[in-house]
Amino acid sequence: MRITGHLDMDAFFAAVEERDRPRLKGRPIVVGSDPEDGRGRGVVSTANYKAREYGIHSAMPISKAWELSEKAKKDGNPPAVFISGSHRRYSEVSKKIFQIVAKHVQAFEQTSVDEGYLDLSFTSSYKKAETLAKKIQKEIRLKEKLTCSIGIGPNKLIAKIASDIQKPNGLIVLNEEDAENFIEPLSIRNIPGIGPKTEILLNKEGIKTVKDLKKFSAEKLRTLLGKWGTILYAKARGQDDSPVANYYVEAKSIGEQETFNRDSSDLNFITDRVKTLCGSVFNSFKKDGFKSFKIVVVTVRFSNFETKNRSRTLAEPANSLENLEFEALKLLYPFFDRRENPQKRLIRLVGIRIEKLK
Ligand code: TTP
Ligand code: MG
Repeated sequence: MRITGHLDMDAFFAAVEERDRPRLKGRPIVVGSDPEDGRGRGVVSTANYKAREYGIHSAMPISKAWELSEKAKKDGNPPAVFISGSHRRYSEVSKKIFQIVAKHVQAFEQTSVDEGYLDLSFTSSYKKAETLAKKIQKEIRLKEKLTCSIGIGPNKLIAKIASDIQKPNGLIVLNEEDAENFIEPLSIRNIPGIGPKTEILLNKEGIKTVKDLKKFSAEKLRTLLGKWGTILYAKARGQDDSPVANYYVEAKSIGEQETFNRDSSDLNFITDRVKTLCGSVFNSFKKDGFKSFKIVVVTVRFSNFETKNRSRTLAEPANSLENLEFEALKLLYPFFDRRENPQKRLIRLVGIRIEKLK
């Protein structure tokens, strides 16, 4: 019998800040770019649960978060504390957390700085898996003074959905019998992989919940979404047979992005910023002791917030800054002409990321 867990830290960056600055205890905290008294142009990385009560959340423009905080202040609530944050510190904490996890399970797969799948099959029962999950939560709480939520299910899909349902400090167990029924009333957005674009497309077909999705045949979903449609057909039924890979990904990717002070279409300026970002990404790559990268991704956000990612998988793993700049600029230049920017939009943000690190 396969039993899978999914662990996800609660409000991770903000929780680390709150823990490390006792004076902030209980205050609403927003980690993200500088709000500059409401004129800031970046985004929120995350907000703690207190700040979420003001409607602040990840990926929201920081100016909007500022506005919500000001409004809360006017209503007599404490304003949010804005912190720029330190990715290096968060990855150090992340390492410690997964060292705790590693002591308790035989295999786990870290999928981001604050989450990962745990192979709990060896416990041989849901009851024992639950007891072990509680033990892991307790150890993280005692040693790292942080809380996490864990979902347990017959596969990765159900475990991930379950870990999200009762945040913060949640623990939900869904066995084979319960899982399919449990996910039926959920919104399709609860299914990992369904982002805003697929959601809009499916909404147009009248699909809002997982139950609605199940009314569509595999063929119909394939026509709508291609190969992804077939995968979705299985997911809607709670099915997923991808195994928990037994490895420890400290960093699956290294990336950085920059929001410009003013939207721009200036080729020289943007080329210069992209080169700087490449330099900084390359420094982290070296510092973290990686030897090569195989995928280069460029992100461009236009003035209307439309965001495009363009990536290239290299024929051979690369390891020089020249390689990185060359590939990044090759991906960037189509954004200055009709190929990627037919509406001649101004550019608001660029990002560089490298993946498949070794
Ligand atoms: P999440 O696990 O998505 O969020 P979270 O841990 O802050 O909150 P939750 O309790 O809902 O799990 O992401 C983990 C960290 O990744 C988060 O603390 C900050 C970072 N992050 C960003 O920088 N930008 C984003 O858009 C998101 C979603 C996360
Ligand atoms: Mg989290």
